[in-house]
Amino acid sequence: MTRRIVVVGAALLDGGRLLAARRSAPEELAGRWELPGGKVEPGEAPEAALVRELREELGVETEAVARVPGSWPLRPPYELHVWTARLLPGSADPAPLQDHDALRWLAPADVWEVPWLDQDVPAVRAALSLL
Ligand code: 9L3
Ligand code: MG
Repeated sequence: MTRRIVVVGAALLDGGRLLAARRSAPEELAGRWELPGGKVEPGEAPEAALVRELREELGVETEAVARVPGSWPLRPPYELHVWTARLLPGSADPAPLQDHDALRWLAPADVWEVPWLDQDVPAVRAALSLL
């Protein structure tokens, strides 16, 4: 039996721009950019995991808006699911608190300026198609 563990990634949008986060850890992913997020815990709703991960990693208060159709394989048993998300009124601005060392708000025309993790490329493409 295959047990899949969902990793949620956020296409966090603000003013028509997408937040990209540069990983600082683990070593094999450092320097590549991702949609921030992480593993859904047992019994946790994916939208709740997204909000929790963005609070832990970036210090922001957010809400999930819509699932981006699709799922993308990561290192087994993980698979990436993506939700668009937005900052709640009064949220702090995102800051790289753990696992990242840089953030960029990317306008649609600039989205491919950063070296995304290979596995995030199709997810970013799918998210962009919704903008
Ligand atoms: N991962 C890939 N793309 C993403 C995210 C959020 C995560 N957009 C991969 C990196 C790790 C695994 O999923 O191998 C678990 O992610 P995390 O909990 O280290 O963020
Ligand atoms: Mg993470």
